[in-house]
Amino acid sequence: FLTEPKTVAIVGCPFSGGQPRPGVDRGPIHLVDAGLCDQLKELGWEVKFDDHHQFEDISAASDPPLGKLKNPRLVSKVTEAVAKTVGAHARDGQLPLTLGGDHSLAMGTIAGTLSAHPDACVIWVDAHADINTPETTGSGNIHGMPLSFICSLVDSSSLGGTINGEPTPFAWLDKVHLEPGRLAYIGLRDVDAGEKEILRKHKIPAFSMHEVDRYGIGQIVEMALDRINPGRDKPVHLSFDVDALDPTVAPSTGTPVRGGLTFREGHYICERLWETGLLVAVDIMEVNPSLEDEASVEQTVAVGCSLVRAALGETLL
Ligand code: 6HN
Ligand code: MN
Ligand code: MN
Ligand code: MN
Repeated sequence: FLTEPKTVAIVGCPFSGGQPRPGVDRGPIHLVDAGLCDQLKELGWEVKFDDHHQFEDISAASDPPLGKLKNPRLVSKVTEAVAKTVGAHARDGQLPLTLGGDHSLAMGTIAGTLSAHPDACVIWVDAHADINTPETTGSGNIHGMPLSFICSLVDSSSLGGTINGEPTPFAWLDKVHLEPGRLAYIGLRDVDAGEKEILRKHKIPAFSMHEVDRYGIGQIVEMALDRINPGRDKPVHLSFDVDALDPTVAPSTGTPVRGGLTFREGHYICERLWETGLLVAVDIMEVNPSLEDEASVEQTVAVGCSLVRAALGETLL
């Protein structure tokens, strides 16, 4: 699906509006400053990086909550811009690598991927399911909801149309749709009750840490692909939230949950997806360099870079 010479387009997204903890917007800056571009050149990639995205700002005062949704207009504007950028790179035959930033950004990245590869499927690696709807969300943080928008599980009245005469945000997502059966999760261990119901209702393939323990990561990746990509012929978008990893492996992240993937399990997922030849887009999300001590930040940033290298073809031998 990629054009030669193989080119990775780094989309740095310093954005934190999908959740309340400051600092996650500096994740992409740290990842790039750690030398990611050179590391990918060393792997033989042509690297496009024209600096981090500059997002239009919307002040909190002009962005009051819509229902429970926090910063809805800002998140909508930012993710729409990300969708355009990612989509343009993907349509050019490049592999967009989006560095977050919080996981609400995946509304944009997946929408962008689908605009270039309408039959793409998604592997979502995360401790969380990020599929709350504006109705089921407890926190109101949109980084816990991107998949409900992408999979069209959100009541269209809260997407299009107007509320009190004001056009609702997210109308741009009306035409975006990922079949829930083309999404598979790996690493889940902190799923809200309403999300569990959604996963059951839509029969979304979900492999929690329980299944990883039971079958081993090698089997799990094949089981996930068997469900969403049985012919191994459809493009794959990998969205990797670093909180899928155990907090001892990736401590500097906003919503850590114990009992996560080991260093190797996380890397194996990336290596195996690269090996399929089907990978068309990668997100690395939720690195927050303002959390924990300096050594933890350095460790988390280094793991982020090495996950990217593993997904872009670095092999152990
Ligand atoms: N993430 N389920 C919780 C919520 O607020 O909806 C946590 C979401 C975490 C999101 O880590 O990308
Ligand atoms: Mn998460
Ligand atoms: Mn839709
Ligand atoms: Mn997430």
